[in-house]
Amino acid sequence: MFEDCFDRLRPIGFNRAVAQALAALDATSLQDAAPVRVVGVQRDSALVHDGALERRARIHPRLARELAEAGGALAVGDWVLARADGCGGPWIHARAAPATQLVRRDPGGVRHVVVSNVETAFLLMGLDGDFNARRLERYLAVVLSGGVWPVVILTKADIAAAAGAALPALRARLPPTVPLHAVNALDPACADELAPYLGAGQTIVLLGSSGAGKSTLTNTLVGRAVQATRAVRADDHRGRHTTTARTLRLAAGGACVIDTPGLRGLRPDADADALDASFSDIAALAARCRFRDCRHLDEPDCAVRAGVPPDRLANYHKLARELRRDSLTVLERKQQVARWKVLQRAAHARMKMKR
Ligand SMILES: Nc1nc2c(ncn2[C@@H]2O[C@H](COP(=O)(O)OP(=O)(O)OP(=O)(O)O)[C@@H](O)[C@H]2O)c(=O)[nH]1
Ligand SMILES: [Mg+2]
Ligand SMILES: [Zn+2]
Repeated sequence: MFEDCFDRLRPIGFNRAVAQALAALDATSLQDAAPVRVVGVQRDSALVHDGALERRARIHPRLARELAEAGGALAVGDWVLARADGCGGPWIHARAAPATQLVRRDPGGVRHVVVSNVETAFLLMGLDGDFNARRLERYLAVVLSGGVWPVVILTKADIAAAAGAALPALRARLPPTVPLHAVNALDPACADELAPYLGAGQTIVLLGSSGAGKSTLTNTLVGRAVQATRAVRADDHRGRHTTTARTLRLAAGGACVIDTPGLRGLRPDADADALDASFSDIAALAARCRFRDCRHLDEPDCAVRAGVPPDRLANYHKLARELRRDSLTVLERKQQVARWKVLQRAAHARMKMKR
């Protein structure tokens, strides 16, 4: 199935797994719908790419409802089936289950899908006043809990005097499996350095706070100025929220690159296991604490407190507290109550029948 799509769609990330996910859709009534990739999302429409052209398509209300009921939404990177349909089309009717998804929580605990179907996340941070190791650890938790491979990219290595000191400290703090690069995002040479992650058919999302250089790097990877960029504020080096929407672009080497608006406090949608994956040093050292249920707070003979930088451990505790608070959102609590009521009513009905 979808054999005829490969040549046309491979440049925008199509592969056998996507074909299988599309084939798994119950699309018997969608015989003449074509697979396309979402490259931009608005309220009730999306920009879709068919391998040759981008066009606007409307999201069918039935699909929007289905996705919302499952706690999700259409996101950039999704593969969907769209069909011309007479009036006001084309319409997006179905979405293939995403292979990966990055999800964040807003301050109210509500989940928001950031992107779908990315292999790699470039976590950008300026080596200027924007630099903040805790924020990077937060990004790592989001990315690892989404099943995506993180690569840390420190920008502005050309202008930051602090680059020399910050790098070894960060290297010692982050898990050794996470690659770390310091680049000048304006220099075309950085595309060569990052080429191993940018193979044809790969999809990469760029994450980082406003002003980190996501759009600058996008332009360098694409090879021309497709995204607007703007100088950061002189006093605190914060960005000006120049990019306002997520957009998928084709990079020179054949990869798909998704530029995103800056997010400062990215709150992970993770469980305890995912958090332990991004703090694997803590999980490993915990085995050597005196108490098996050590919380690494004030217990004696705590191997974690002895071996992990205090700021990193404090960040771990903070993220773990957030996760516990988020594990039941307001909506989920309401849904839980609703399910409970349904069960109770059913139980009452059974009792009555028995009488
Ligand atoms: N010298 C130097 N300047 C950089 C580098 N990366 C980004 N800049 C500059 O930093 C400023 C902000 O870059 P943008 O690419 O607009 O930042 P952004 O991450 O896209 O920001 P938002 O769209 O607001 O989220 C621009 O003036 C860039 O020229 C770098 O590696 N070296
Ligand atoms: Mg930008
Ligand atoms: Zn401990």
